Amino acid sequence: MGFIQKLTDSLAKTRAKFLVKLDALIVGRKIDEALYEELEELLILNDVGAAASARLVAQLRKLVRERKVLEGHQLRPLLQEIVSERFGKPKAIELQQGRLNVFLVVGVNGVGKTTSIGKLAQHYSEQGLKVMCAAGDTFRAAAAHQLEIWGERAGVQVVAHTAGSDPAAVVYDALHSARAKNIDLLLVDTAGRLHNKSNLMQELSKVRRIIEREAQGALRETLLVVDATTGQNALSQVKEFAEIVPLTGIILTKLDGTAKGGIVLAIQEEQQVPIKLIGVGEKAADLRPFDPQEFAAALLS
Ligand SMILES: Nc1nc2c(ncn2[C@@H]2O[C@H](COP(=O)(O)OP(=O)(O)OP(=O)(O)O)[C@@H](O)[C@H]2O)c(=O)[nH]1
Ligand SMILES: [Mg+2]
Repeated sequence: MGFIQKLTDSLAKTRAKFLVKLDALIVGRKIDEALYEELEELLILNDVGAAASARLVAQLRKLVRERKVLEGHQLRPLLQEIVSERFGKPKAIELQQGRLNVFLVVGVNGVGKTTSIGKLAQHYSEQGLKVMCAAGDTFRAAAAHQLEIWGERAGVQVVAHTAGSDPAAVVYDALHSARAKNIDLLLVDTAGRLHNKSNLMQELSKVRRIIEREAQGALRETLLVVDATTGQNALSQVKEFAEIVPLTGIILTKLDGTAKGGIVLAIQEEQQVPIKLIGVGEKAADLRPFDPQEFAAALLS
């Protein structure tokens, strides 16, 4: 099955909720002020967010005027065009050749950090790179074990300490081991939950400082994992984490099985941080680069 088909299938719930209502709204109607207002409301109700919905509709008005479009049913392809254009080109992850690259993976608990790291480990080792993982989630006893299972599957070494130890020490060890072994890519897992938020945030900035200090220029990506099923809450997570660690990208997981796929539009519109990868299932191959054109087609065509 091609990825567009897979993506379309993953968005089935979002499409079922949104497209049916969209068509019910626009088909057989002339475009007028009331229609724009109802459309904006529909977007907001589908997790696109108020600001993003207003901007999309404003752009739609402009395109409608330019193209001299009159019929409601013509809005859907225009919306698809706007969505794919506004998002621009895919923001691909690129690795530096012949040196250590580090990805720091952060996010609240249960969003899919460890799973995404496992998928990335498998992907990059299949490409022939030397990959290592650091079990920086020392808060949960089972966390390192979960990563080790992925590591074994992918043939990738996992550096772990006992539960409760300092994550910065794990990362320090992993960085030195990665250097000694000429590792191309070190994937750093982190805890999603601590007894309080300020603790978690302090821990993250400490881990980041260690990476910057011990491996200057190696930190290629700081990826925030966000669960698509949380809807609008995702936006505040992006904001909160971005204040602690400079983010380079977002991994949006669990797009399969949610009707809240509209959150993609909200994140892309309202946040400076691009979505770089999307998760559409639990298998390794289900983590894919985010392609705005593909997404717009899967959502709206
Ligand atoms: N359907 C689906 N499930 C996913 C996806 N990504 C992760 N999961 C599932 O989400 C659950 C939580 O994933 P984890 O990787 O353990 O999440 P985490 O962020 O590491 O969680 P903590 O370590 O507890 O903070 C697991 O059951 C995963 O299989 C996805 O893209 N689609
Ligand atoms: Mg985890």
